[in-house]
Amino acid sequence: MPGSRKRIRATPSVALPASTEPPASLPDMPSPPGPVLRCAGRTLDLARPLVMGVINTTPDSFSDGGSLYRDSKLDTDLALCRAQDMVAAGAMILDVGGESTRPGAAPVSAAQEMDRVLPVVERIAAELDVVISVDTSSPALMTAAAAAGAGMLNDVRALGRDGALAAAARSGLPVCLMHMQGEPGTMQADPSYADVVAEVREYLRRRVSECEAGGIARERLLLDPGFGFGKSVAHNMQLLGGLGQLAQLGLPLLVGLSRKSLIGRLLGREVHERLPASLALAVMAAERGARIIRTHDVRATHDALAMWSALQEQDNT
Ligand code: 7PM
Repeated sequence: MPGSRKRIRATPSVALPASTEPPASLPDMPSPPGPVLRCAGRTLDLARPLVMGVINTTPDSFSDGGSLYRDSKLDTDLALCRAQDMVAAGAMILDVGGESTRPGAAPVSAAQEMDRVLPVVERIAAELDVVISVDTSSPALMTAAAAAGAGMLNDVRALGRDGALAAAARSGLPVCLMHMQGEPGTMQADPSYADVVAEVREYLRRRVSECEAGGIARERLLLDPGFGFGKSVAHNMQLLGGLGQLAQLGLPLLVGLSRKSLIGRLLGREVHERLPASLALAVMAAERGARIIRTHDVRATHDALAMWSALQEQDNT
């Protein structure tokens, strides 16, 4: 709420203790701006956790499978409707993906991924005022998506493919670097870590230096521990508990926990029964410092986080 960090402006009649005395040179402006992310002409305020809605253009996703297809064809009208609903429900970012990273999913060709993602990006960019993120590891798609109006890149391989770092650097867009152990096809077979929080943190720290060396400024980077990407239930819970240690890297954290199989394993819930647990996880991640929450259920997640933010602001008054 506005004015939550009130400053004492009037000259006090008695001297205040030194620690509460406003500095003589206090500039005439509201509380200092918090962290922001510049996304191709739109600025995201990261002071409060934001919702990123998932727009999945694959025919076979496990949790929202093929829902944008009509007569086995991707329908951009349907995609635009979904996008519109998500923006109305409070999404500040839409994450458009065309590669299924489901364990065991067939790999997709770069051309096929482009054919799925680009028409949807173009359509949303033409019609909605929202930051479009593109979930891809493909350098060609990164370049084309930036030209089509994307405002952010999201790579589950943290720009690890040949040419991806250079393409992302040239795009000028912010990039989310995600940790994954192994590759989607086999990553859940036998995930193994001595200390998952330390290893994920060290991996992300190294990728940040490599990105900086390759021409991507720190201000353009976001980090994601990659829940469910080569992690057991215990690993996922350790990472959630240790999110604060990842936040110490000093970059904004993005997390995706929505409908993930750790919920199925812990509670025995099918994909479509995972909303209550997903909301609890979203709030717990926000509590531990996550700035962007990637979700399939935008309205519910937005409302849960808005309640968390309202209490935060009350606590900071
Ligand atoms: C099958 C398995 C289908 C997993 C879809 C998924 C993340 C992401 C995804 C995440 C970032 C899903 C995932 N998850 N990008 N892309 N972080 N940055 O559940 O956690 O949507 S795909």
